[in-house]
Amino acid sequence: MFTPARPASPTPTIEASPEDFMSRAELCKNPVGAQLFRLMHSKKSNLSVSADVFTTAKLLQLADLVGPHICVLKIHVDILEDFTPDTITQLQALAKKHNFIIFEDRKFADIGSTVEAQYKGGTFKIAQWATITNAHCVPGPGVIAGLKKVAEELKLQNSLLLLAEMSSEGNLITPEYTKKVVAMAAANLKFVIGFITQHKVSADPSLVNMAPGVELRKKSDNLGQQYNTPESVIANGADIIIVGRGIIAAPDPVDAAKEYKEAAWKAYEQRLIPSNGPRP
Ligand code: 5BU
Repeated sequence: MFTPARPASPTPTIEASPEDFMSRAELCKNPVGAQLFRLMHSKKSNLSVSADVFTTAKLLQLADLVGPHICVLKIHVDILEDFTPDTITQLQALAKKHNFIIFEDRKFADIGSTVEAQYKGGTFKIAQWATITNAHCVPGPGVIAGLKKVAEELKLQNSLLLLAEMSSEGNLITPEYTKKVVAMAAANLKFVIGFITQHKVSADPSLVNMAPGVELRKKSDNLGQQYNTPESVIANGADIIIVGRGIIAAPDPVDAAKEYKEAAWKAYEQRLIPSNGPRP
């Protein structure tokens, strides 16, 4: 008599986790948040390089080199000595070529009307090209409203990260402050895609947690920066590591980018194993 083979019991896979990036993409209210989660999954990269360089040539060279290994390129446009609108045109071409998102780390921190003008105009016209930017919440909800107004009026598919925690020694952010930042994010899910933080700060899986202050070999710089490893920030619930000098000042930035990318991705996969959830 024919006995049908028993179906193999399903092997638990990492992709089946509700906490994986593809599942979280489905929950995003802002298309940039969804794009970011999907992009991380497809590139197997939760690495953002902080391209803190001073010339357009260096920025473009770095973006071309590390582009294949990153999900987000973070820049400080106001440290470029030779910025022109063409800097951005060329950077956008590289973002397209290598499939990464451009993040201007502007840290807006003024009243709504001023941040509106800063985001929209001036030399840099940040809103026109920065798919992601960020803001301190110290001015209150008006800072988010001012930035959102620009994106809406200009019909730009942009997004915002809120600074929930900082990496620098002696910073004034308290747990109470962080809680209020999380509440401000929850009230603006069409525009806010997550946080700059050191830990997972919100229970909402649609929000991404990006952690700066990551270095494999150093504990600090001499101006108050404090470093953690990719493993520790990701175990604490960060989704993306932001690495500047650990990569850009390395003897070979491509080798360094690969090393950080692999460490961060492995830590993310480890976290998806049910008993290894983020530490509170
Ligand atoms: P580093 O070279 O990896 O230390 O650079 C870190 C980058 O992240 C740098 O551009 C900072 O402006 C940025 N940063 C940070 O280091 N810590 C913070 O809390 C925030 C941003 Br918010």
